[in-house]
Amino acid sequence: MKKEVKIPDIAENVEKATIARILVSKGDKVSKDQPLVEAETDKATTDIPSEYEGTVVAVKISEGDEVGVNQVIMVIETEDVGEGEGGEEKPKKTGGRDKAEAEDTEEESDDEKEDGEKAEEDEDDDDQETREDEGKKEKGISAGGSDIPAAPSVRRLAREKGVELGAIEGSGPGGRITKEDVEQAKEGTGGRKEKAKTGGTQLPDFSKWGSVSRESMSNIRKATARNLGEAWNTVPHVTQFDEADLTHMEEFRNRMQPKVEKAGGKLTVTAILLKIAAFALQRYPKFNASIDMENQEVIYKHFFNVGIAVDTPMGLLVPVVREVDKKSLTELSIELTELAKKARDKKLTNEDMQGGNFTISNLGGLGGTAFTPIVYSPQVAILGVSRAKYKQEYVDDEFQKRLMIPLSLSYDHRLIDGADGARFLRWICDVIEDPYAILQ
Ligand code: CAO
Repeated sequence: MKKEVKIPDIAENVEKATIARILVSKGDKVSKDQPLVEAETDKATTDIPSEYEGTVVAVKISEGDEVGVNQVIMVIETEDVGEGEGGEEKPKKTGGRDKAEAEDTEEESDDEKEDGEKAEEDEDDDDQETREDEGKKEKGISAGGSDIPAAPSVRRLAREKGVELGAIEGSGPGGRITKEDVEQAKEGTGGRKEKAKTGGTQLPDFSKWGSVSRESMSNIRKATARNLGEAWNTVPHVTQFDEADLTHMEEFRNRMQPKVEKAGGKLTVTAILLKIAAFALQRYPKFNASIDMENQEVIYKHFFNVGIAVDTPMGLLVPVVREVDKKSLTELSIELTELAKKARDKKLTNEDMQGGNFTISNLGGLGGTAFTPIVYSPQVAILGVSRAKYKQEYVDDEFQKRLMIPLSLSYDHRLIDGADGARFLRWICDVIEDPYAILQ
């Protein structure tokens, strides 16, 4: 019996995904729950598992295709017999197949043809019917999706050449993008009407000065560019810098490390800062809030979820540690180790990255003396951490060798005043230097 495999409801508010990898081929035997494809959403890569055991008889998508919820991606032939067929053996496909099955197969071969002959026809033949057909496919978030007017064969060519269709203005009727447009975009030669823009600025033709190539942005890059661009444009940022003496905290970290490692975690600077941040957010509620400009209100959150910026080969991801205030340092260390691994293994779900009230971005493992992180709006503040270094510090009337850690706090100046920012960051520094400061 033929079963269609559809894109499931991946996560709330996620309607589209890109097929990052197809893990099986036509003719493969698959088991129930076996991952069939890797689909990349705005922020995570998710395996789409098989709901059935059987043989893959049709693969209806290609890598790089944009797909929508409920879109059929594969057809699997299962061993089950159809309803009403009792225990009778199913007729062989080549033999006396029934009408429904015949239609099914016809439909399938049409689909398989779609990217080939039909696509060519689409491109060359601009009759009304073809355009209507394509329109329907677009609405259903078809392979290659979006509302960019281009035939499937053109989309495939663009994928192969690494050309982004959105950056091309089509020269065909009604602005349709043709194969020539894609070829010219790839070569960077004249003749095409490029509309590549960055933040509303027309890009020059870089190929005038040397060889260039183009690459489509991954969904993660698109989401990062969109979110950070929006935050930069809407949040009036101020960054406050300070420095804390980490010497005692490092002694504590080294002393506690074996115990935490035994429990399966790694006690890092980030894990300790996570805990300190939760105390700071409790003490300074504005930093745990969001602004509702539409209703002219401030939303105070009475839970303490903190996001951690994680550098992964796919780009920046920000998983959220929930209820940081209720967890011990050992629990936080284990969770952070797991979340960072999950992020790097592309296993984070959208849920893992939602609900944060504040973010920590630690670039100290890589280096740097200071940086200005961008507020992860609608949050209102983010803590940047740079590399701790030994320095000569004037302590108790003498210069001493101390391990100093530079911190930067970017905040939304619509809600947080400069003095608030300075107080908040100084309080964090005080607690790093002397944890008894929490009791003040
Ligand atoms: N100063 C000096 N050394 C530091 C440090 C700091 N601020 N932070 C970390 N280190 C050291 C650690 O001590 C560790 O050293 P050892 O291997 O000798 O123990 C090493 O750097 C690596 O740290 P880590 O990665 O194991 O642990 P972490 O908790 O410090 O960091 C994480 C975890 C997920 C924050 C980090 O791996 C990461 O991805 N950082 C990048 C974040 C990022 O991309 N931010 C930018 C966002 S905005 O574009």
